[in-house]
Amino acid sequence: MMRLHHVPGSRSFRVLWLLEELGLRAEILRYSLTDGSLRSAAFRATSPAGRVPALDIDGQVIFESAAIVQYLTEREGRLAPLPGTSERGAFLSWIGFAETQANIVQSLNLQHIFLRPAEARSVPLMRLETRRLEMTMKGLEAHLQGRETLLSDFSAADCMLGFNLDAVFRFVRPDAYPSLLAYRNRMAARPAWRRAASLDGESGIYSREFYELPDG
Ligand SMILES: N[C@@H](CCC(=O)N[C@@H](CS)C(=O)NCC(=O)O)C(=O)O
Repeated sequence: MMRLHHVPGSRSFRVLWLLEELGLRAEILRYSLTDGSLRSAAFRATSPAGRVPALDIDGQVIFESAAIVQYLTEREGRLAPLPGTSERGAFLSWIGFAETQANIVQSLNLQHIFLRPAEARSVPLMRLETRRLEMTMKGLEAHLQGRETLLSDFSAADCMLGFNLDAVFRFVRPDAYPSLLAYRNRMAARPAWRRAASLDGESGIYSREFYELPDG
C-alpha cells in the first residue's frame, strides 16, 4: 500500500509521473502550500522539513524526490541504470542537477509570487536567479542537441527534470532553447505524464504564462 503526500503542481508531480511510468498505484493525500497543512505536527512527523513529496510505502516513509526516485527504480528494477553500469553516474548527476534547477525556480517563485509585501521582493536577487536559471538551461540545451532523453533511454532522471520545465519557461523565454523546449513537449506528451496530470489537481501556483523581471 502506497500513499503519496502531494501538492498539486509541486515536486511531488515527479513521483506521481514516475508511478504512472512504472504502472504503480498510490493513494494521493493532497496538501496546499498556503493553508498551513504542511506545517502541522502530523505532517512534520512524516516529512521533517515539512515538504512534499513524501511517499509512505507500507508504513515506511521516504522523503526527498531524488531519494524516492532512486528507491522506486531500484525496487522495480526499471527506468534507471543499475549501480555499476556505465550510465549510473550520469543518472545520479542529472537527478542532482534537476534539484539544483528546481531550487532556483523555487527562489523565483518566492520572489515573483509568494513574498508579501511586494517591498520584501528583491529585483537584484530576481536578476541573479534568472541568470543562474539561464545557465542551467544552456547546459541542458547543449546536452540535448540530437538527443531524445537525458540518458540513452527514457529514465526516472527525465521525471526529475521534465517536471521543472513548465516553471522554467515562465521565467526565461524559450527562443534560445529549441532543443530544451522540444524535450519539454516530448515529456509532456508521454501517456504517463498525461495520466499523472489528470491526477495532479488544481495547482494555482502560476496565474501568468510569463513573469517579466520588474524594472529596477
Ligand atoms: N529537495 C526536496 C525539495 C522539496 C520541496 O521544497 N518541495 C516544495 C514543493 S515543490 C515544498 O514542499 N514546499 C513547502 C515549503 O517550502 O514550505 C525534494 O526534492 O523533495
